[in-house]
Amino acid sequence: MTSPSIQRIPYSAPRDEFINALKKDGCVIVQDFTTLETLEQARQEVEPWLAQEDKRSKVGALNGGTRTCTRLVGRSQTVREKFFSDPLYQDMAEQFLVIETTNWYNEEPSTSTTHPLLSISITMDIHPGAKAQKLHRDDKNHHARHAPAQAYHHNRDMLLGLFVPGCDTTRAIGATRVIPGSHLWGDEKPDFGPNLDKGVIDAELKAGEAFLMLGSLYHGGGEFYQTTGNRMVHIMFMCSGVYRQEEISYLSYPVEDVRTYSKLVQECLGWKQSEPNLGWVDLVSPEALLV
Ligand SMILES: O=C(O)CCC(=O)C(=O)O
Ligand SMILES: [Fe+2]
Repeated sequence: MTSPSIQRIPYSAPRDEFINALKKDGCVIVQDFTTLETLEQARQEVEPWLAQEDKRSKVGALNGGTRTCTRLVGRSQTVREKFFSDPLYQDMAEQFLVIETTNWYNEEPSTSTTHPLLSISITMDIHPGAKAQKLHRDDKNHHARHAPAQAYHHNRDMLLGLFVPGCDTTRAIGATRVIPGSHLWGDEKPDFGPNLDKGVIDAELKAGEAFLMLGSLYHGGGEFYQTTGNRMVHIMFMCSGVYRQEEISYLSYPVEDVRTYSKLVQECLGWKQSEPNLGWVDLVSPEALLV
């Protein structure tokens, strides 16, 4: 087996190539994910929200140096319809996060499938002076536990992230730092080396490319070394359908807005119950409230 790296795969390649790269490295770069025009549309939708943010959050891995636009799939139609709803991202989420289980009622088998949900959507924008984030796993929020493994097995992860940068991201402007292969590590103290950079690769992306990452991969936003400019990245994570969503969907996206979204987005926000019997209102699936 070749050593972990970040593979660059064209959007039109067979799905298996993406699946194999994610299993092996925990991450992959998708070439030709979107166009510069679409990125510009998304930027225009998000910029007013970034501009009005006065307080920089220190929640989770955020270190006070990042402007954010939360509730992103509500605030940006482009992010919602073009990036989040992208068939490749949705297929990869289904591939890695779907859970199918057989239970017994007396001796009758009952097999159910739970489909992934949107856990969080947020734009992160860093500027000169922003410091590097500490290396971390995003599935920390769900208290995920990991047995060390030589090879990937189904349902090892419960999060899959999509990063869509608004510009070319380089080391100089804080490209995300990642450790390919670290998704197979256990939960013991990681060895990042004396300079905290052992195995770290800068996920430098061209505008129009996207980055997919499993929730167990160690990573962190990089330092913004340049004295001018900014680095905007639209970030989405889907979780397996039995988990609590990081961003509370029902408070973040009002029902009047959700009614205007596609069925796919409605379902991913949790407006369809997970089988069996999870996420109902008055014992019926909440999609009944959307008509
Ligand atoms: O900004 C980035 O490149 C990564 C952000 C991140 O990993 C986080 O906030 O959890
Ligand atoms: Fe993170």
